[in-house]
Amino acid sequence: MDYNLKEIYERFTADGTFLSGVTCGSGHIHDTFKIETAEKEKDDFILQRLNNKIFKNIPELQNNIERVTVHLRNKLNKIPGSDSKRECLNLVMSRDGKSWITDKDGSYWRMFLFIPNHHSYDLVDSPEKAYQGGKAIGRFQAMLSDMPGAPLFETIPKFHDIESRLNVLNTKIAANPVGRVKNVSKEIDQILSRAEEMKTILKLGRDGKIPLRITHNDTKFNNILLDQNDKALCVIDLDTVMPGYVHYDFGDAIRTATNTATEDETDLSKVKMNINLFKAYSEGYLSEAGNTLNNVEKEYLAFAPKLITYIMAVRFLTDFIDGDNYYKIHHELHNLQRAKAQLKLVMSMEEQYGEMRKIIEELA
Ligand code: ADP
Ligand code: GN1
Ligand code: MG
Repeated sequence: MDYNLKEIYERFTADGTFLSGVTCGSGHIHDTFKIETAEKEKDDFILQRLNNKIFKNIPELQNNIERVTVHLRNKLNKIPGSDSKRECLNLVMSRDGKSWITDKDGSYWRMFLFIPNHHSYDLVDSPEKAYQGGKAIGRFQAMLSDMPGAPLFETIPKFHDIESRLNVLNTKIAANPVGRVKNVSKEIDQILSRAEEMKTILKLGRDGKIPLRITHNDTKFNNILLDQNDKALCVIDLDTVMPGYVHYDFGDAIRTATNTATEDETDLSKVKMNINLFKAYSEGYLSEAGNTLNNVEKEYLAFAPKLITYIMAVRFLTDFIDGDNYYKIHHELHNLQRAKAQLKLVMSMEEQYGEMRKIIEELA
């Protein structure tokens, strides 16, 4: 789809003349563009067309992001040597004073300052990068642990609620809307045989053993920007920042930081969890967030990657059975391929679970 990016850009209060707009990033949800300005000394921007089929209340979502970024910026501004223009997202307001606009087709758009000289990785190739990613998420959670005010709006209800995700999967299996169920019985069995174990975190929450905190809920490694020296810089993609368990963030970061192959790898023999990267991420994370966690939260950190990787398999398989209505896909079997790769990663984590627990026990 072609958009008039210049016209949309000019509805925001950005300083700088529109020069160009190009597609940016590998996200599965929004359409993201980098806007370059003509003046070398002026900021560039990230302009996003938001997916309002998935996020049904954009004004509330934007309100969450405003609250979170104001809180982070206030904190950063008190830390000598920090740069709140680079270490947290900065929304650009529209000419009518909001952090979003709608265009003539009813699409929602928002804009951020572009953070220059960053590195963003889909795959992690060194313990040092994993360690820095862990620090970024640990610091993010710690800084938000005292955010005042009412709980954040739930931008996608029951986002990581595995019971609800399994109910949806079972409903889609029963409805079989595009006739794909017959081809995925192995994957369905692999999922259903693990269902009980995966309810562990929800049960701990219900029993009051772990608290709901402000969590990011989409800590895929490419949502953590590192700086030019690969040091922790900024956590981006704040659409799902809302109440959650710390396990969700720890788990999703491990799912993506430690995988030796891509999320949608076709050669399943390449998909494994690298335990050295697990150890490094955990060290970084606990160095920043360790003091804020209770003992039960710590005890179940090693379990979290299995849960989140499993949830992704459930969600990708559900979308495949449903006829690909949620995630962007690049070919017909893409969601199935993603589901298979995630299941393989769950199995690799299962094989190394003893070691993962030992590492957390030693660090925590
Ligand atoms: P999605 O939900 O589609 O993943 P993101 O908000 O993660 O959207 O943005 C997609 C990509 O755009 C990111 O992976 C990153 O490369 C880039 N990006 C997003 N925000 C910024 C920013 N403020 N500065 C620099 N790059 C950014
Ligand atoms: C989506 O937006 P992006 O690409 O960072 C998804 C996440 C999944 C991820 C899997 C709102 O994240 O939950 O973990 O794809 N975001 C939403 O790659 O569903
Ligand atoms: Mg993203």
